[in-house]
Amino acid sequence: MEHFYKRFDFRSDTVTVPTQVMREAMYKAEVGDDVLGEDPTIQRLERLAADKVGKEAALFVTSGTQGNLVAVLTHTKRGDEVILESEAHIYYYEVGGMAALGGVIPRLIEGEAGIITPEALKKALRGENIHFPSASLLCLENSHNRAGGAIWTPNQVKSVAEVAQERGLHVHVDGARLFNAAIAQNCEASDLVAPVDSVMFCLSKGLGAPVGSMLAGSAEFINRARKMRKMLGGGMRQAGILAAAGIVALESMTERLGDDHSLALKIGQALSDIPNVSVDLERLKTNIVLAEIDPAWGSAEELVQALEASGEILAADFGPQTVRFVTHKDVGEHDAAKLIETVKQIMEG
Ligand code: TLP
Repeated sequence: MEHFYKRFDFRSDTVTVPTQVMREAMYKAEVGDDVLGEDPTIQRLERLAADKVGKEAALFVTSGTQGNLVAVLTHTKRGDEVILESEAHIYYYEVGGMAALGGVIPRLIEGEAGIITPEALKKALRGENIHFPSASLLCLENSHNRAGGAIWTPNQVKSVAEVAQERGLHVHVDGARLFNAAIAQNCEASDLVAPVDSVMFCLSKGLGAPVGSMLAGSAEFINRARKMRKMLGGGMRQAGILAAAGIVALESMTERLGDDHSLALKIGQALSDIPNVSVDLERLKTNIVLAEIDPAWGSAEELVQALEASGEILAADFGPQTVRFVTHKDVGEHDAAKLIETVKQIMEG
């Protein structure tokens, strides 16, 4: 079967295509009208997803962006303050949905490699005063995309969640790559979200499903979130076709994420030996490699263009001097070798 993906595509793990097993499961999926609560495959996926992250219930959503938006809107009311790390995906890449549709005001804390410390959170929490908005939600990101896939440990999550919850805030985790974060530290995904109120994780990206993400939390939260998803136009009908691929993703695609991490580390190590390129190997724990380009050579944009022109290698321009390479199931050792060789040629002239 022909798949329409490009070779050497390191732009993102969002480019992965569904496996043959997923395609067969999709073909055979039993379906019904999910808005009426009648799609058995979606019900199976929602049960499985909730169990995987140790929550009472889960909701199938169209995308990570929709899952985060539904979570923010369900946890807050207009005018509330939402605390996030300064480069959080929800703030940086989600079209300002929290403000445009939720009417909430973001308050940013600069993290250390994407991690917010309990002390920094305490400082940011302003308490009750007639002048201040009410802070009602803290959002964490694990793994943290713009921090190069950096991970929070279960203890780090617990210590900030405790501070937030003592002050009456809910805690949501943007876990688009939650299973990467779990596999990287040999723990269960449920260990990473036990203290928090809700978590979103993606079935697309590294797990390879074509579409969809899950939002999980208490049964009461998910009932409200289901209504919010409907308001946002996310009530899907016979979407068991998509959920079938999601079930395969959760049952059989999480363990292999370790291979993506080893490949990313290999790429990071090799790139850091090339002139004009540096990589922070300390935080390279998952499938994202951030390469910093020496301005004396040129810009990130110039490297991305040169890679495409000379080797048909695709990478993402992630800032003026930062190029992002993401490993995933559709790139392997051969693609990595070609990537490293091409960067070498470009840098060594
Ligand atoms: N991230 C994408 C782009 O949006 C940048 C990528 O290529 O990495 N949370 C995090 C941490 C994410 O990285 C992403 C996608 C999302 C949420 C949104 O998921 P989707 O794309 O399904 O809306």
